[in-house]
Amino acid sequence: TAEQQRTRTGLDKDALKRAYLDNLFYLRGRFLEVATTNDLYMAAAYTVRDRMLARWIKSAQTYKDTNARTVCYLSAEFLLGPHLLNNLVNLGITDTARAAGEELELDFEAIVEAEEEPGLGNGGLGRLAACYMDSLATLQIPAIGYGIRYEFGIFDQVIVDGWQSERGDTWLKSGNPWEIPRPKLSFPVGFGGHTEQYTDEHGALRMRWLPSMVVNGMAYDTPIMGYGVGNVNLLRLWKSEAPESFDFQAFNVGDYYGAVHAKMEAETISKVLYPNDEPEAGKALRLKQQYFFVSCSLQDMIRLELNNAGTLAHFHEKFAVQLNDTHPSLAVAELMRLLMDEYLMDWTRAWEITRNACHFTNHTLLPEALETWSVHLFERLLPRHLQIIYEINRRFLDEVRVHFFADEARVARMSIIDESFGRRIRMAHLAAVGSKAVNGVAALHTDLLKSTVMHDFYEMWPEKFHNVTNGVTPRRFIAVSNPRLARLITEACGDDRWLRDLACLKQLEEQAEDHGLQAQWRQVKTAAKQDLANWLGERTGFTPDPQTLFDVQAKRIHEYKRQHLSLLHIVWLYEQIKQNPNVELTPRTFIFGGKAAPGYFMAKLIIKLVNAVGEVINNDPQVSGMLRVVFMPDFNVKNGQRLYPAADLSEQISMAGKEASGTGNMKFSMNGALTIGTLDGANVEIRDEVGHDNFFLFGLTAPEVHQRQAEGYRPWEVYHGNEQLKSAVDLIASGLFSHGDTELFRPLTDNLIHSDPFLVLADFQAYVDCQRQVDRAYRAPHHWDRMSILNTARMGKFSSDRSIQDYAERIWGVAPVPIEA
Ligand code: 26Q
Repeated sequence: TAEQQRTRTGLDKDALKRAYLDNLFYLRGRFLEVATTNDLYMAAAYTVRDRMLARWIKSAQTYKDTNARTVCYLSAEFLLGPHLLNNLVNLGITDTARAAGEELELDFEAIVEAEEEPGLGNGGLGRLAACYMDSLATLQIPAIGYGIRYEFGIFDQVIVDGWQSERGDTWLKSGNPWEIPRPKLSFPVGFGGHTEQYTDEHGALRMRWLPSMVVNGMAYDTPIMGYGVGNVNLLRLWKSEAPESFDFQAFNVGDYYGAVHAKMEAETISKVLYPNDEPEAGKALRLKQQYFFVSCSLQDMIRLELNNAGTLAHFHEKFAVQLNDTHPSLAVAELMRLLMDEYLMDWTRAWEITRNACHFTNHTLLPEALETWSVHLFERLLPRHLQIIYEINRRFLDEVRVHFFADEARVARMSIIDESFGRRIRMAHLAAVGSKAVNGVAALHTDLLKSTVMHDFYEMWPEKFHNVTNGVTPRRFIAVSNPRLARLITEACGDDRWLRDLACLKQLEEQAEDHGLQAQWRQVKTAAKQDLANWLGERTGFTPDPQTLFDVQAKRIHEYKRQHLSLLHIVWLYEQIKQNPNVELTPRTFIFGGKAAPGYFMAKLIIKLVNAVGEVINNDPQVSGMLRVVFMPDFNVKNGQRLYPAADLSEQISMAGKEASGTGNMKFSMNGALTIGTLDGANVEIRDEVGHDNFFLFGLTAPEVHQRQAEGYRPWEVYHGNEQLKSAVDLIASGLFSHGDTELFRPLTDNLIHSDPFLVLADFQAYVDCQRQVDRAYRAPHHWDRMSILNTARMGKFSSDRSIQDYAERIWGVAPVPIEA
């Protein structure tokens, strides 16, 4: 009935209340009086989900009818963060829901807090995929995100005695109300076995692959709601299962344990997310994961296209496949295999389709992070794909030889097969050869890509290379995480258009000197700092003082990101205060957050050092009014949302040339933090946008880094040539922070003095000098507030809406298909 329909999907307060109680009763079997927090959360989630479903169906139907080109974003990671509040914001019913909750005497904040976030990613790359899903829906572009439904996402981090300890992430334990399992929607994926040639009924020679093992990929669908529109897109994640035909009687008769083992092996594929920066990342299981989700996703696209068009001749016109780094780059070989072996297309047509369907984003220049797989492993796991890759390579290298006459050194450099130490497949080369477009993620990164790791490819196909600077969604990273700031911006701008067109924030510029706005701006910041302080107090036992400058570095722990540069500065400050207790300093709280890969020893030692330095400094009454250090455990999307609003200063201090883009830099700056940073990644563009006077720049540039290393960098000379630097390093080595243990931090200090691959020592003095300017600037509040307002006002470029607009126009050639809200 219409009445039921309203209960089920109405957006007014009474409909929400009725629907909520209804869901609580019929889906959880509870009354308000006896419901647990999880029941209350689940009922809220279902109430919100119900409000997206009709739009979801309508979106799918309209997309199908209009026959529009669909973006298929292939990513091994989607770091979505909590759904509930984000979906409320995108539906535009946060206030109504809050009011409904109040009338039911529910604790709205506690219910939102109860959500366990799906941590299906490591960091930047996975979070970028999630921001892009939000923007695709908001820009009304038909899109499907394809990935893996890991049972265990990124580990939870706890700090034990100052060390990182990992806990399994059991995000599914109380159920996931946002996903809809599709048991009927599953595809077989083969592994191992061998290939054989045969003659088809037309007398043509063909190949078939007889895998030794087959698993099924089952679809789990999550709706992705656009902001203020009716469009709801699809995130389809694959879970691996033993095939239907597999049952304990029919299969493997007489070998019960063998059968159980085979079932377990199938289910292992989507079991756990691999951390990056793992020395042991070259595992067969990781390759299986990649092939598994790529194959399911392509089979799904083919099914959709055959349902619709009845032929695959126009596959590439219907789908723009985006490869998020090399992790899904097997798509190039798998699409070729499916078209040729399963759908009997000839090579030329299949290659034409593949090359026009695929596009590749590179996210790293770090040589150790460029993915390669041994030919051996391929032979064992994916023998048919190896043949196809050889043939792609053979034809490609012929082209290279035509293009660059008699240049065999170049042929060897460009080959998809690296013959230098053991034969390995270079996945970035496969992706580049098989794609219509290759892009970097920030202007500097794209320039370096073209001039270094992909230089030969750039020379051969200059028109293939693009830059698309990353962006982040202002819905989650302003409206959801910083509602006070969102309200103030809306008030100052006169409306909330900025949430769909972030360039509108420019209007704030003219009020940047307005003391009225500045006062409110400061209040908003202080309130966020108080919130964070309270939260940290509960978690770590230490409550920072919101009157101090909050200096935040939150990102994965990695030497190239140089958390230890900040630590050297802190130790240096500590010595300054000890030597002269009356030194003029702005009181600061240094806040660190970030996970270290479980097998990355140096990163874990850096975490230990943060906590060790914090323990000494925070307990030294002589400095405690001036200087505090705190490590926020378990930095993830949810905790990031507490951090970005509360930061005064954002640390973006990677060695120039190493951070492809960075996206945390954008989240901080949007929330009015000033940046201290190097000319690396998107920092360069952020500084150009916010104005050079409103950004604290220091350090060597990428060309200077290159030159310094080419001349032979000798860190021990820097160390011996700078007394204050030496004294800071020595203090760490002295055992002061390790209860007298002079060995604990030696791997770190020795590495800095004798090797220092990321030029921490070379940039130390410039960093300290720059921090002195920060100090002074913070003591001029109006000046600081003005800079802070200007940072937010000028962040329009870094909305992921702008990034997606760029991809849509310049790379995918896709247009919006509007669905009414
Ligand atoms: C690869 C093989 C085996 C196991 C793990 C991996 C793996 C997994 C994740 C390798 C890399 C990643 C993630 C990389 C990443 O997050 N890169 C970041 O991407 C951001 C979005 O473009 C950039 O802003 C960052 O600069 C970049 O570091």
